[in-house]
Amino acid sequence: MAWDTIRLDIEDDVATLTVDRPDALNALNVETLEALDEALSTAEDEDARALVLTGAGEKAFVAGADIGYMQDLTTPEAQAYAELGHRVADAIETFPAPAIAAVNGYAFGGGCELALACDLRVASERAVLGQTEIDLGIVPGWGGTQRLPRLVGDELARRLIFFGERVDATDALEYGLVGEVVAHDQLDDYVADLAADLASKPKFALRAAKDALNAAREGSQSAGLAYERRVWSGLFGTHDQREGMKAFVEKRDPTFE
Ligand code: DAK
Repeated sequence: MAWDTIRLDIEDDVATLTVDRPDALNALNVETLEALDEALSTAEDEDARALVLTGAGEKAFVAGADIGYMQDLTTPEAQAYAELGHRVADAIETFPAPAIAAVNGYAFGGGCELALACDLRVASERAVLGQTEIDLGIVPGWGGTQRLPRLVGDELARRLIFFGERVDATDALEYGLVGEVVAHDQLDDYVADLAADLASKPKFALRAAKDALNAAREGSQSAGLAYERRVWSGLFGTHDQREGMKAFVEKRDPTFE
């Protein structure tokens, strides 16, 4: 499948999704969001074992939702746009393998929210992130008000959202908004290695870990612990569980499926 505004490359079980509108700093218009939605389904159907999300060009990861498109939206149109954005963010968050945001430049508004929906965020030294919506007269609408406080804490999230602060890579690392910062020209290789490493791990166990970690955010701790018990016991009898434990007992490296 080919799309005009994104690229999907699948190689060695790693799916790399690149938002490809560099002239608009990869801003997310409807066409791009629909393409992302389709590409995520394709990557899932292809059984990708790790997902990388990044932006084309030298300046931006994703500079946000498309402001030109949004400026005259009515409330019903805005609702449809919000649903599409939520669908994409949810598809990343529930993607059945770890998702890594390779934040290679500006990640504002909806772009920051896409990164927040990923499991891991690796930023280049040039990255600048922020929930900048306030100065456009709106608020984060693709999950930022929910996911940002979980990541950086409630007070800092309020500060970032209320002021629309733009945070450079150094501060983003200090705030916990990204997990790692690497040199700009090393970002792609670094993330590719990380993704390859994840793709070599036992896939059902990795998926169970992601599901359980996601469940921890959803409700009470007791419900989360019950979910953890279920996925944990469900892994017994899988090839990788048997092989991983047998290899440990036999003091050798495991060979996973
Ligand atoms: N949308 C559309 N076009 C954008 C864009 C954006 N978000 N950001 C940049 N561009 C376009 C510029 O208009 C310009 O286009 P041309 O004039 O060349 O045609 C081109 O990209 C290059 O941008 P600049 O000339 O401005 O480049 P600079 O290097 O000078 O500045 C910048 C880069 C990223 C600092 C600046 O462009 C900027 O501040 N951009 C806006 C960033 C921003 O505020 N992003 C947040 C957007 S609001 C919703 C839920 C969620 C959302 C919306 C709805 N619902 C619930 C319905 C999310 C909202 C957002 O994301």
